[in-house]
Amino acid sequence: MTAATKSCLAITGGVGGAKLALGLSRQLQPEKLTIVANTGDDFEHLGLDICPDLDTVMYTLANLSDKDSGWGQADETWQFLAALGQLGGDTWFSLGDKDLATHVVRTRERAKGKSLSVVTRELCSALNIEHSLVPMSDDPVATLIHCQSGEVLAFQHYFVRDQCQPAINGYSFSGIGSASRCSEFTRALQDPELGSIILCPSNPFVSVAPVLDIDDTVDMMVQQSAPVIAVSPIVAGVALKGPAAKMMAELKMPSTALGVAEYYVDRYPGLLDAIVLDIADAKQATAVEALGVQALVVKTVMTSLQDREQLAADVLKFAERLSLV
Ligand code: FO1
Repeated sequence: MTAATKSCLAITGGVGGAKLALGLSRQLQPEKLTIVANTGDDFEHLGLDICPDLDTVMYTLANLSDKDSGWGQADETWQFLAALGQLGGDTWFSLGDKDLATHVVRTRERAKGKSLSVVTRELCSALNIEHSLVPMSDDPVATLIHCQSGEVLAFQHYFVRDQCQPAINGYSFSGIGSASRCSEFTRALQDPELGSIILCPSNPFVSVAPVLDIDDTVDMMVQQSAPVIAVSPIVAGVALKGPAAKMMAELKMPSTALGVAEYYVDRYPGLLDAIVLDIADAKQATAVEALGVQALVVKTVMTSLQDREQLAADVLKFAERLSLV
């Protein structure tokens, strides 16, 4: 049985990870792929339940996402936001007219008592998404950003309102101690046919870590036999999207793909079997392997759909090779 016929568990945040999740969905049958999205970025805004990473992945899988920003919907209109601004409402978080429908439906369904996983399944089904996209947890977890100024910011205030400008000295996940994995996530971890766990090229600190930190997730990942493979979100010292490189510098880590590998090894000993580096970082492969982590060097920058499919195929083939060793 090859990795392509075995199942795959992909852990993702927003835009960067969603690209690889799409590539994986084009390589694997729906029953062979579970995509778990970070929900630490979720927040209540204007009375609505907003789940940015779930929505980014959902729109990406449904081919609805805005191709320039990577979040929100393509061909969006902004009449709601303009009208809100006229009334003196909060407009720092851009909710498009089409996107708004998602948040209204989610909020309404959750108010009826449905879990976030159930509502996510219903939204995905309405958008004809066949692959399984699940939140990391049905319990609330909120990522908090600790600034060097002493201020503690809710994630979207840091990321969107303050444009990642504040220098940080840490982060934490409020509620993580009492959050449980959603059942589909646990089922995927226990699947005897699991062939790979892929940490998508999302922010290791505030997108992947909240997912890994739930309950005994890391222990379960270490104990099952499938290789755990991270794809570096840092290429040539730069984060392709978001503040990962800036955060690394502020947290006194080298902003490199090697720095990403070192972080995973230090924070989660024994978890990482391998990391995928971009060709631009080929010279770091030897240092990565000295950490006891296998390195695969391929093109990881995904600009086209073909790039997404190719990287997914490369990572799955790599997982297959690692499983045979
Ligand atoms: N990101 C922005 O940079 N600016 C926005 O105004 C913004 C609005 C927004 C609305 C809905 C949604 O689902 C996502 C949105 N995002 C926006 C993206 C999001 O804040 C981030 O990409 C993630 O939280 C980081 O992964």
